[in-house]
Amino acid sequence: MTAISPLQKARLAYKPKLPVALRHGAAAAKLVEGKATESIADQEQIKKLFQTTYGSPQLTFDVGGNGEGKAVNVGVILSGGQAPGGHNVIAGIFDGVKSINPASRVFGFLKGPDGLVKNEYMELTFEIIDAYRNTGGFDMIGSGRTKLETEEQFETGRANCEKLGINALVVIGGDDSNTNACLLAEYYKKNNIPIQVAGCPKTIDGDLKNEYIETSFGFDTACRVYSELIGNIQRDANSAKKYWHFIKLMGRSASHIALECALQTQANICIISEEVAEKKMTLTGIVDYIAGIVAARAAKSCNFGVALIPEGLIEFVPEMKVLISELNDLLAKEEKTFAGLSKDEKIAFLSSHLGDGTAKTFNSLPQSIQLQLCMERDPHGNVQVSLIETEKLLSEMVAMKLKDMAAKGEYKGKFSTQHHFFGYEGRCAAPSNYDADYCYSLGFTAAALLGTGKTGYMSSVRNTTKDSDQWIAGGIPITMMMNMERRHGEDKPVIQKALVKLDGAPFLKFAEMRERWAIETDYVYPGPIQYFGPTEVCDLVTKTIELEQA
Ligand code: FBP
Repeated sequence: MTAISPLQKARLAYKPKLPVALRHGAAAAKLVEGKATESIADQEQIKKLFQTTYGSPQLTFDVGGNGEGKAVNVGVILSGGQAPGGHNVIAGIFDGVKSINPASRVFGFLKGPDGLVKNEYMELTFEIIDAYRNTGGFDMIGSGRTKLETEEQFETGRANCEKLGINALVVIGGDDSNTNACLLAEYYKKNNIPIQVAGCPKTIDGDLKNEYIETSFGFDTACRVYSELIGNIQRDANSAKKYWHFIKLMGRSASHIALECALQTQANICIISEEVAEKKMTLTGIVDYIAGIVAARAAKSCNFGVALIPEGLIEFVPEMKVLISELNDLLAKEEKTFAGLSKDEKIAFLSSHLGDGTAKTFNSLPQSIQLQLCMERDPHGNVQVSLIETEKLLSEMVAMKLKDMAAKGEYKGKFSTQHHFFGYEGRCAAPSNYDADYCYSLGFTAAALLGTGKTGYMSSVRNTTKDSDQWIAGGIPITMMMNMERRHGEDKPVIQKALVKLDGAPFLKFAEMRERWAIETDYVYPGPIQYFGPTEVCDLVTKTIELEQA
């Protein structure tokens, strides 16, 4: 990095906050062991699969450690999509292990889990770390979506770690990557291989959280970036008064991002996928709901508005879910034949090979969406929902519905639309103070966990809505977050994904307000993230965590 912006320069000097127990170094913290733990469900099956790591106690750090320890040589892996704050996790690990013993070394495996398997790495030095403090992105070492899951990968990884003298790995990733980190921890422990494994909760989607992991890092910053943009669009909509903006927001599965942005901006409409699934709403039902609000606003001469659509919605609409699942099987079975077909042939092939009901749903969709639904799956087998233009699908269907309503005299107004997709805009933003602090603390805590010799833990920093003096650092056994789920036709142990809870405080608040926000123009314009200035604008927490912890 040769040229850097004035803001980045100023941010390099920012000193992230740490929990009290870690302020004098990772080894200055005293380890407090809690009771043995159980997995959240399917205890017998999980116990069988994780014979050596299952049941480990919860850990917390308190002041009063002896202040030093043996050198820890760590390999760091960034896994999956970028999330603001990743560099600070690495900086926290680096400073943490150096505080345990200055002879400790940190290696960054390049381009994600692949780096471990292919032995592509770089040793991280003070100079490198200092250049990336408080910056967004994962470009220091890069990330990737390769799954670490086979014994062969584990063994190659072991050999590569041995060559470098690495005795600990930290996997910075989402639910799938941390599940695999736990499999790796178990494999090494079971086979007496002296490599510890720790995880850190990363994903802008916000769906890796539970009682002990308050949030995944990056969620705060990404939501602030999107909310700023939504606020700007709302102000434009309210100024020009001529467009309905359909905004799709990232979040592959859960709707936490959409919900948080709705709470921050008070947009007119926000669809929550989890509610759609719970109420078994059809695509037509969603369209009717949106069209109803458009018509009600039009009756007040407000032919404008903002609708937030979560990226993962399509997979929560019951008939689409069935269609996608049939498509997954069909595409896996007919991969070769399918690859050789033209666009039109692909559509004809699918509609003739799908079951009657699903073929009907498939045929009712615009061609662009039909093709988007059969694009390649990601390495975890997920449909790449970021490539499906749900916002356009819905706005087109709403336009048709409004035409019908107008013909029946139920709607009088103008419906002109603009479409947006906010995702990549926020994933590499410079971390907010919350994420800068949280990430650095997560990394430092991971270093402290490794210093104690523990394995199979996820770094945890709690009480983050309070002053950092009250933050609690510790480790949560990853097995504790697991249950068995059906994946690719097999029962697999996985960290339970945290979807939006319909009885949770954030959704209830939204549900209480949404009718008013739909009809009134009651917008909030959050503005850009503030890094310098009074604490009430710089040290905010998300509405989600604020309501959850209230
Ligand atoms: P992670 O779960 O790996 O953090 O990624 C989340 C995400 O940003 C989703 O919101 C989005 O659907 C997906 O990544 C996009 O993936 P890609 O970067 O491969 O396009």
